[in-house]
Amino acid sequence: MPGHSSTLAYLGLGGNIGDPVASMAAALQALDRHPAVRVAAVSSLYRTPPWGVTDQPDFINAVAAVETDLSARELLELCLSSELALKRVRKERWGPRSIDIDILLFGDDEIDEDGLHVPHPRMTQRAFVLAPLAEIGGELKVKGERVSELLAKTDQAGIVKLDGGGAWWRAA
Ligand code: PH2
Ligand code: MG
Ligand code: MG
Repeated sequence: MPGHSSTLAYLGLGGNIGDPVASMAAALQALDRHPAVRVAAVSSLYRTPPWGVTDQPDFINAVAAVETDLSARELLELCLSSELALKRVRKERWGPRSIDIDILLFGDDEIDEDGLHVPHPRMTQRAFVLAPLAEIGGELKVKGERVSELLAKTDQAGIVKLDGGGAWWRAA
């Protein structure tokens, strides 16, 4: 297709209710089945202390790189519909949830629209995003700074990288 180009986007996944790993795996499989999305790389799973509202269970977090022909808005809609299909449970802002899928980066785009802010506004301070992102994209720059350097400046206390690498999302 003339003028056609796909975008490499990075998604943050997390959850701390029910079986977040199963929910995250189902979400990535669904994204990968979409004709305009290919899951290109997935980080290990990380157990992370809750950020924001701290009186809640630890989260499981991971980051995935997807290659897509969709617009950022279309990718967001797809992520939100996957959350719904997985019967997302969410009680409060920054509180417990069964699954959360956020667009972290969409190529080099900077987007500030209703409900769509890319790069994700809080990602540069959050070790639960930066640790898995550094694993698959440490050389990436966010607002001019390398992910590995941003990570080094954050508090990584309590974050545990789980064994097993990046194949956890694939169907058994
Ligand atoms: N998500 C939040 C709020 N706090 N804490 C951790 N560790 N991991 C998350 O994914 C997370 C959080 C809101 O999206
Ligand atoms: Mg989130
Ligand atoms: Mg979200």
